[in-house]
Amino acid sequence: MATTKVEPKIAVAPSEKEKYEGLTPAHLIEIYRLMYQSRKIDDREIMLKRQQKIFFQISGAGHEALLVAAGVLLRPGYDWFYPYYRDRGLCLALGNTPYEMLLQAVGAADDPASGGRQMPSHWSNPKLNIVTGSSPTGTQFLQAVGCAEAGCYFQKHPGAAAKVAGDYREFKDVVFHGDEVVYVSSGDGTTSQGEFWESLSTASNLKLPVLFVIEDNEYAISVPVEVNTPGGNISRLVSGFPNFHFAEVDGTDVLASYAALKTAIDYIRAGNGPAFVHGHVIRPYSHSLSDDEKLYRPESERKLEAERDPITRFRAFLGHEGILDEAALHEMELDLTEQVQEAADKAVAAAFPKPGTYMQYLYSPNLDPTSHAFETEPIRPPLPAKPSGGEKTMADLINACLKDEMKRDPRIVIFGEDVADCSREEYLRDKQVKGKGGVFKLTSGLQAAFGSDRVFNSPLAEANIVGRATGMATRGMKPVVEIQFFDYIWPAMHQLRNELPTIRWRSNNGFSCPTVIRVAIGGYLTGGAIYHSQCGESIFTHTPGMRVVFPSNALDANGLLRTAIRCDDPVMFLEHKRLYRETFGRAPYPGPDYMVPFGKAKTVRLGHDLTVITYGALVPRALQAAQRMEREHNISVELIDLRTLNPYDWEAIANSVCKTHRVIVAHEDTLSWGYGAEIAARIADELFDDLDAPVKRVAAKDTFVAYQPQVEDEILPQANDVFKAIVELAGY
Ligand SMILES: Cc1ncc(C[n+]2csc(CCOP(=O)(O)OP(=O)(O)O)c2C)c(N)n1
Ligand SMILES: [Mg+2]
Repeated sequence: MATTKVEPKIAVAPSEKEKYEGLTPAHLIEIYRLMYQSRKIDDREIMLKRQQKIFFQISGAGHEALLVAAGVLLRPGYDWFYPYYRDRGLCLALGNTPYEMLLQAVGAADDPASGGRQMPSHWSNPKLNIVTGSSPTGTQFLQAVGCAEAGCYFQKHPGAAAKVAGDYREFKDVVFHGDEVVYVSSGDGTTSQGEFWESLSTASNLKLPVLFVIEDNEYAISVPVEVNTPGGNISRLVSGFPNFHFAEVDGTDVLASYAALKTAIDYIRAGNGPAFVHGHVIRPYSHSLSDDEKLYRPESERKLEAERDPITRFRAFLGHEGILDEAALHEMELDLTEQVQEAADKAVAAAFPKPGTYMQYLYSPNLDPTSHAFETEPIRPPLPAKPSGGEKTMADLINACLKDEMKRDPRIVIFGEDVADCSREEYLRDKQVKGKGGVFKLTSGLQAAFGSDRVFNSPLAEANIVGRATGMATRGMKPVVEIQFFDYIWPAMHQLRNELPTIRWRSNNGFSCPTVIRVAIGGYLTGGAIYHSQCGESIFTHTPGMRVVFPSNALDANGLLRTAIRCDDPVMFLEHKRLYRETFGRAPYPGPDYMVPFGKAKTVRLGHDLTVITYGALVPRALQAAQRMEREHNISVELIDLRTLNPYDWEAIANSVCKTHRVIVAHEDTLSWGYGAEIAARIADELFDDLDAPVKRVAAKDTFVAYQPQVEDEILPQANDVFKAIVELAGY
């Protein structure tokens, strides 16, 4: 990204400081021009939608004064922006052109925001630092917080910005400034989302340079503000957060909005912490073209609102103040209308995305984690005196990998619930305590080794963890975060499904957020019960854009985690709790550069009569079953550990099935609609002629995991269940 110095677009002439909040007549005219242009694009889009030349329309009408004021005060390509769909005025003021906006409306290949992938008004512009926005309301807040944290981090660790060949850093320019602001906005209704409150908590706690702008048009589609906001006023509710500057303003009044935003931005740039600007605006055009507000708003209310229209009011103001007379205003408006029409005509003629391009940019086009670049050999230390002496557990080797990678890559930060050794670091410093380092101790000693700004506890809020990580990764950091138990991943689901894996695709490779989410998963715990035993990996393999890894042993966990960290995609790294300290699969430390590529299965055991395909905790169980089968029935079972679930090694599956002609897919998660269903379906589809028997599955019963150990055993697939399935299939 360019590092050219960006001057504020409006300089204040000292002589005019008192009048017009320091804005000159020329500035006021420019603000009106942007506001009018914004409204005209909405009007033109509405016409195009009626002509079926575009397919959706949502307007910024009524919000223009507040938004243009913000846009002229902030610095494109210097500050960072997480706007929402009403922010057309902001984006125009920052430098987006009407043509660019209309390209998105028609879904053109050249739409710079998304290449025809997102609806109009889903802003994105890497050059201006406008980060791709999605449609879910409120998901932008935590990402903006993460983005601000990244700015602060790079300021403190300038060395971390250096480009380094050979991993994801090669493809990320990192630019940071001492006094940058991260802008994030939403409507009034969206403040009901929990993530909004989570973001205020973290911005407040860490005194982050975030400008929250709430555009209160008193409606969320048809739901009035008092239904969403107790007492009907968000300013009153948030006023207790420490470290904030607060302002409530008539967002239809240009000068009042400008003054309020200027004070707020000055407060942030001076390093005082976040600011919250609550602007009262109007919504004259219904929620979107799919909505008719006459169904829920009476004429009287709409008429009153129309009197506050920022365009007509500011137009009258310019006339009244003698800044522009009627003829000049009229001429300018005609000119702007014509320009917008020309842009629309050009956009309508633009080419659509080429057929067959829809898979592009789900993953990094630069760095392929299935390639040989991610395949290295372990460095075996000298054999220990006792054969088991040098053997490390999966927990040990995950911790070792984190340590190695943190040493190698200063962009890595680790956070999550309880992952720090001790948040009150003086206790550690004074050696009063040993430190915790994770409920399973996987991050033990990392805070002590790398400091509290690289390893720290998050609030007890999973969306907070993933949302902030996403914002940090967008800025070029490499967050390796932890979700304490898979059972508690659901509060982060919005971020995990709708944000993290979609950012690269939806921005047509404009932005990316390579993040590693480590998750403790699985059962066989004896007493883990329903809320400490869940699997559910297929929910994430069903999410395009997300890599899913599920190692079964210490060495693979080490090598796959390193690949996850060095690659350029979001990775969900599933760590089986039961395998953390199991005797099975221990290994010596393989050295600081050991990597296992994604999408390469491991043949745990060669065989020729039957294939078992599995992963995770079913690997040792299936191995036991296979060994018993050999002993008792002289049947030779080939055992394949998939290791990564997306991508998965179809070649290894196909080669084995074509050799043995009989196959079982086994996994710990519940049977129906599970991971095995997909593999079984593909085998039946593509390898039907090579099969001598039906494809069989072994999995958990379609229920939850019970607390009582005998019932848990009955629910989860055991070695004996795999054995029985092998006997049955071998005899088919
Ligand atoms: C999580 C989520 N739920 C529901 C929707 C559907 N939806 C889109 S906009 C909207 C209302 C938003 O109201 P508000 O935050 O006040 O913003 P406004 O549109 O009024 O500017 C709703 C319910 C959505 N996009 N995302
Ligand atoms: Mg609203």
